[in-house]
Amino acid sequence: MKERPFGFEIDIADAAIPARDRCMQRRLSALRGQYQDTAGFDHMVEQGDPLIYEVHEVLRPESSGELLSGLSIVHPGRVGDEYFMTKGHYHSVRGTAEIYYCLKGHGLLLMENEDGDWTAEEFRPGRAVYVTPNYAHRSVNLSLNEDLVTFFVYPGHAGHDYATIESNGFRKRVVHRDGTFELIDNPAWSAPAQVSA
Ligand code: PAN
Ligand code: ZN
Repeated sequence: MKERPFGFEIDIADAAIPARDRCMQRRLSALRGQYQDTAGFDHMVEQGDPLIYEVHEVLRPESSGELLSGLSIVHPGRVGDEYFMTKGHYHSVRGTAEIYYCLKGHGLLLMENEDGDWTAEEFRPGRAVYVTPNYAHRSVNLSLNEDLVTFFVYPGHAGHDYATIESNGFRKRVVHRDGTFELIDNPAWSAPAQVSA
C-alpha cells in the first residue's frame, strides 16, 4: 500500500519532532582530530566526553524521490578557542543539495568544495542556508550559552561521506577572539585528492 502524506509538529522549545524521529547523539570523542587544541580535547574527553550535538531525523527511506529532514541541535561550548560544531561531511552523491533553516540560536554553516572554494553563512532564527551540490558542510554554534537549532532537508539518496573531512579537515577554523568569532586558516588542512577527468 502506498503511504499517504502526513504532517508533523516541530517542537522548537524542546528541539524535538515528537513521535516521528530517531535521535542520534555525538560526543566530543567523535570529533577527534578536528580541534587544534589536542591537549584540551583529550582533557575534556577524559573528564566525561561531553555531548556536543544531537540530530532528530524524521524516519523515511534513504532512496531517491524521498526527502530526509530533521533537527540538528549543537550545544554551546568550546575546545580551546574553537566552538562546538558538527563533524561535517560531503554527501556521498556529490550532486545533492541541502537546505537548513535556523529556528534558534546563533551560528555558522561552514562550507567548502573540492575545487578550493569555501564560504560561511550565518545562522540566526528565520535565516535559511542553501547548500549547493558538491559542498561539504559543518554547523558551528557561536553562542556560549544557547543551543543552535536548525531544521534540514536533503535528498533521500544523498548518503554521507565523513572520511574526507576526517582526514583533511575544513580549510577554516572558527575561533573565539576578543569577544567575537573569527575565521582563520586551518594549518592542518590538506586539499582532497583531485579525481582526474
Ligand atoms: C545534517 C547533519 C547533521 C549532523 O542532517 O547530518 O547536522 O552533522 P554531521 O552529519 O556532520 O555529524 C546533514 O547535513 N545531513 O546531510
Ligand atoms: Zn548534509
